Amino acid sequence: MERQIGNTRLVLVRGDITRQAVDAVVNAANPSLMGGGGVDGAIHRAGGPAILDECKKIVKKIGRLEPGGAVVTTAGNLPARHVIHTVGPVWKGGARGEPEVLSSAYVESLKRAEELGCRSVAFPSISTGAYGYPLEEAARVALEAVIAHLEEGSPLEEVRFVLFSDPVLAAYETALERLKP
Ligand code: AR6
Repeated sequence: MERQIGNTRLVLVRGDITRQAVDAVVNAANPSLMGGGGVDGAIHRAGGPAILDECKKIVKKIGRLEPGGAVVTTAGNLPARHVIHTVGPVWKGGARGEPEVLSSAYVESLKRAEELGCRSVAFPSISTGAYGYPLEEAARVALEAVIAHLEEGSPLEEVRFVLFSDPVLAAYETALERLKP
């Protein structure tokens, strides 16, 4: 499924984020930036040790990465050029600022991609795995945040959501259909 937002094509596909030949892929990391399971594990495994080396340097400089923030490393052996590491919120019921932090994770990642001069960026479904954010709500918050940012005008040509399974893709498709053009 696709939708044009200003200059940018918003695309929803099923797939593996480590296989995307885009300028930047976004990692759903944790504040330590030292790797983990899910997307994070897959990106470090496929990209190789160069990614962790740069993460260690970033942590030395800034300490832990606050939820909602985003930082950039090489993509190592991935087909992408950069990895943008962000941290989504851990779901604690929804009244602890989770939607704001999730929106920030997407928007800060888009800003890093724009600063890098990227033309294409791929996102996973942040916070909906280990971090437990309910899928339907996360899909709506993610798409609203990305669309609102792109509507302000962006040099990005494509923002791709790479969703790992049919139910996750279906949730994002439903959420996008419900958002009026
Ligand atoms: N490509 C695309 N999506 C994937 C892939 C992949 N290769 N692998 C898993 N997913 P999660 P979170 C989907 O848990 O909830 C890590 O340990 C997955 O099916 O990766 O933000 C970090 O270190 C789900 O839909 O991220 C953190 O500690 C989505 O990606 C913590 O997990 C997100 O699941 C972050 O948790």
